[in-house]
Amino acid sequence: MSTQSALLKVMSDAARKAARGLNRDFGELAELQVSKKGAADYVSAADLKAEQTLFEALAKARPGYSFLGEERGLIEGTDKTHTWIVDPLDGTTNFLHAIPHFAINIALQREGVIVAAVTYNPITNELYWAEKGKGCFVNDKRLRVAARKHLDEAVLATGIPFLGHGQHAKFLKELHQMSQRVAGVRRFGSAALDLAFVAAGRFDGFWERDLKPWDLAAGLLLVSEAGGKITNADGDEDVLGTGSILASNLELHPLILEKLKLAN
Ligand code: 2AM
Ligand code: CA
Repeated sequence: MSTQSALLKVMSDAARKAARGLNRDFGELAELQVSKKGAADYVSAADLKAEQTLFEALAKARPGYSFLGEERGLIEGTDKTHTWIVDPLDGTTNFLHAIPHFAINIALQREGVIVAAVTYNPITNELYWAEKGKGCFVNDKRLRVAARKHLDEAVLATGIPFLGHGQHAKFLKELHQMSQRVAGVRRFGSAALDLAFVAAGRFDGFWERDLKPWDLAAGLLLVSEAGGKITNADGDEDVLGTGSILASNLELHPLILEKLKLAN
């Protein structure tokens, strides 16, 4: 059944509200009404505005919950058991370059466990959502990870370390291993949408390192509620603490992990 709970409605409404501002700002950027020089500042302002909208909408509906956002860091609430983990604009570099592939990411953590998730792509109007134990959906359609079992038919997503971040040589070794064995590797620039695409069975797997909790928290629940398997890229349990992830289906996950290990 695809009826959203009151909690999921709060999260979805907040995401749609923030998206209206982002869409407007993206439109202006794409129409080149913002000078190239000023674009980075313009995008950080859009980002901050979206986070403020999300903070206000979520705090109004659930007063007291703590809030961890990419822009504002941790704002502790009176309720220490609940924390929103929010990325107001995942895929910032795409946004800045007028590439229409970005998302708003909202997760709710209860006593250390992610219990609800929304990843919203405002350009395609795809709202991915999940609640612990209740399945994963895009709009009103139930999602399931891909059923592919063999590496040679798999399309994987990854993220490339960028300027000043991550281990570039290690990434190249991993890519060297994986790209020899799979049908394709994609790099689209939004970890949140990469995970949503794994949940939707579009990508058969996704690995990346050096991510932040707000890039990952929502997608972890989307993929696990869609029947997927998640560890970090070294095969261990801790994803949010390490910022590293390998998400796939039950059959491909061990095969991908084995190849990643060959690279290390
Ligand atoms: P962001 O757009 O919210 O910054 C892509 O590999 C992932 O890495 C995205 O989810 C992106 O989230 C994150 N990331 C963080 N800083 C980045 C940067 N300077 N360049 C590219 N991606 C970045
Ligand atoms: Ca992000």
